[in-house]
Amino acid sequence: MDINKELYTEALKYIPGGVNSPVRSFQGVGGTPVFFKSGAGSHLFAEDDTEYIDYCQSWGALLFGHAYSPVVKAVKKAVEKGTSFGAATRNEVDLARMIVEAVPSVEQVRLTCSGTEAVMSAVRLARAYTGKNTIIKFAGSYHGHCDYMLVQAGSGAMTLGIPDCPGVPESFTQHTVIVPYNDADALNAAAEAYSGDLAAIILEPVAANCGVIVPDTSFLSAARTCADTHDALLIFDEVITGFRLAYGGAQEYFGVMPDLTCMGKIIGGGLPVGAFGGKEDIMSMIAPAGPVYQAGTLSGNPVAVSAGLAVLRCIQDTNPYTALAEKTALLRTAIQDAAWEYGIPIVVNSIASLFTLFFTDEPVERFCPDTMQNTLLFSRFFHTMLEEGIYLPPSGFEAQFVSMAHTDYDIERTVQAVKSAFSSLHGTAA
Ligand code: HOZ
Repeated sequence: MDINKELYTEALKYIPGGVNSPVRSFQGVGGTPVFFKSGAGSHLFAEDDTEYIDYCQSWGALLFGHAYSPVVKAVKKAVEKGTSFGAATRNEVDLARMIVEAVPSVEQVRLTCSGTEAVMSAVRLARAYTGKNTIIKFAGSYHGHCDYMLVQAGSGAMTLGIPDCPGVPESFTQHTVIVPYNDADALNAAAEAYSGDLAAIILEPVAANCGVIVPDTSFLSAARTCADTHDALLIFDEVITGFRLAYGGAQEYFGVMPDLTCMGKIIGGGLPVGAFGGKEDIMSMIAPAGPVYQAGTLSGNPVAVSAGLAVLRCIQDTNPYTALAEKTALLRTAIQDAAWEYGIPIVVNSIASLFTLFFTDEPVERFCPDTMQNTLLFSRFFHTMLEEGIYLPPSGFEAQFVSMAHTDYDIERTVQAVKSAFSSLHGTAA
């Protein structure tokens, strides 16, 4: 029996579905999940010693690749001094200061352990600040797994066909209103309908949890205006875009400022860190400065914070954004050329160092789960890529991530693998 099957069989005995987060399970593409033992730069090494070029990069948490030496050094140094104090530290102040200095709309920030917690807390704060209840979110967007956000949710929830979740009482989601992404008219109509009770509009400034959908240039500013018109807050979920699109995140990239920002992934350098922040008059409602309760034993954990600090300092030192965008553009063009060569209908949506390859011949500008991705073709593509030594996120409704560790040679090898996958799909991809 192969090692992955052996480990998966064992995992299924002790862990529901054999995994600690559903989208890892390969249910979106079929087959057995690969079990990894280590990573270095752009590469992952499986338990059976197979080496992969990795475009999952821990779902975007890694900007410089696996086991990046400044992060490893910082973590080693921190861990030797103690793994958790449950008390204030200098490093968490440094990380908070760096986030505030980087992200244009953020004046104060509270650290959490995950993006889910950040969103949960930001929504509670928005409701308290406005004294209203209704939240507008967008179909296919994913903001973590708190109850009232699991409505038409993307990511693993959508991949596994459970966008609305059993166990969430209807009353918990009665204040969540769903609108199509990139549709300013629908947003304005919904906001009008709930005007007296609209607390916040929450959005991913680039939809990246249903595959990458880049916003229309006017959509983000329409959301800003809409929130202002209805005395509601605009919340950007920058868990994926934060420090990835630009040092100041999507808000710097697009020049549209939210009231509250949720972050995660890159700010933890691969360790569990989330954050939410915004204007001081809003953030000062958070306990103990104000009455909105939010807490966590491991929030601002010294080891996790040391990794985040190391990454942010490396970004400041190297300004990687142009190089990341160039690598991604190279890959995107090569994939599109190969698709043309082999007659495969695809659309590659990309921005900065994010991309998604959709098997469809229609532009993907809205969330249309039935037409935007031919999941059968994606699964076949995924498995051929895997055989060729390329690890992609195991779902057609996720973003692929390019890191600074991806070399020209990695990209060349990836393009060869794409050609081989397209060649095997050729003739069956109509
Ligand atoms: N936001 C990530 C995927 N889109 C989360 C990964 C997970 O759910 O495991």
